[in-house]
Amino acid sequence: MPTCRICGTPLHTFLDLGHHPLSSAFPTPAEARRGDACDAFRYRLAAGICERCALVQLTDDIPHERRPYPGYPYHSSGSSVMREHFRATGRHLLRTELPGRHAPFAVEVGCTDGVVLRTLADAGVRTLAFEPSGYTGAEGVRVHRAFLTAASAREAVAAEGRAQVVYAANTVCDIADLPGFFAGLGELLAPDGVFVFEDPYFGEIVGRTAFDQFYDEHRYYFTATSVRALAERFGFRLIGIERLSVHGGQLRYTLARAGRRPPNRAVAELLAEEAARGLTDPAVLAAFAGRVDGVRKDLVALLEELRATGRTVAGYAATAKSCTVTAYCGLGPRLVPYVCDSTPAKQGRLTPGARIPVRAPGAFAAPYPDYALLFAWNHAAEIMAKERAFRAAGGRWIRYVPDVRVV
Ligand code: JHZ
Repeated sequence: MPTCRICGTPLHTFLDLGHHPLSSAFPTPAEARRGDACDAFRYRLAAGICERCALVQLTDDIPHERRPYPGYPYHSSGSSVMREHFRATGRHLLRTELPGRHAPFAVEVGCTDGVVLRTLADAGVRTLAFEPSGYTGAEGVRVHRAFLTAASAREAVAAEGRAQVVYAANTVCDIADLPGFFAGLGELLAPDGVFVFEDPYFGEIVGRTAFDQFYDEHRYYFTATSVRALAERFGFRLIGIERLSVHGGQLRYTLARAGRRPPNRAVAELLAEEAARGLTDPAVLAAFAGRVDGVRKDLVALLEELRATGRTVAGYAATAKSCTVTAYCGLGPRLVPYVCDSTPAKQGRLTPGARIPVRAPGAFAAPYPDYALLFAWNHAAEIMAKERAFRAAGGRWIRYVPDVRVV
């Protein structure tokens, strides 16, 4: 029986989406012809909840040697809305946590394009990224090429001092060794410092039936309830919560060292809301799994009907989420002949497992398909505005979150 990665209590498995490839394993057509292509590996994608600390997590571990993937093809600021979100986050930290600090120092864990740190650095804050890939898209952002652990944090503190702010976006939910991470945070954070992180919110996943938020890179799906327990286990306290609209609904959590600051009202309110919704209740989770199955049936039925009536369909954005949808629904080039995506590293390759050819965005209009399956539904407003000529030409979007509909 799978057990909680944090406290060892048995997990209650409430969702099993079957066997999936890794979401960033895009083979070339030549590689795909070989038996050992990067997308040949499969793991079981199932989610469980810890009956003690309420932490939702994937039940199965992916062997360490399968990660990290060479040529990781994700850029956090590939969306203009996300770029602005990260600039606004930087300004928010400057306004709320950094004013009046002497020689302020901020760290981001897993910075990819580095927009938050760049914004802080432009305002005179000393910055450092903990980024094991060594990559940062922002000029002048200094990188400590390591995961955050007690040892790597001590090294950084010896050279730089302690940080008043540690920030992470879409990173904590991926971290294999959370005890090691929190030990690192304990070393790195100034006594009155804060750790601010944002990740997909399990409450939104349930509320929107957004089952495609489950994939290999996200081991944990947090709630206020589970983050409070997690923080307390490692000597911290959840003191603040904000709801974010990006990526289909996220929460931004603020943690301080235990005993330093009281929680704000939003924390108590969300804890009460989660209890009222029954987000840990097996019956509520079973109903969610039932809705997920319904979406699968409706989506496959719609795509089969479109194919039978001679309509053309293309996928829009080869997201990590799309890997979950194609594997779980059994979609491939027969029902979705190609997918357009703006990431150069994905273009000319095939989607993981489903092996749908990925084309550059220019192929979308040449000619437009009758229907476009929107795999980046979290960026719907931005994409629909950018592609308004598609609808004007009679094209229709297929959405599957929160349910299957043509718009
Ligand atoms: P997007 C990734 O998930 C993986 P994905 C990761 N683990 C994570 O946590 C989340 O991001 C936050 C394409 N696209 O942001 C580009 C277009 O083609 O929903 C990318 O391939 N045109 C780090 O992959 C993909 O979508 C566009 O106009 O599910 C990114 O999708 C836009 C806006 C995106 O994340």
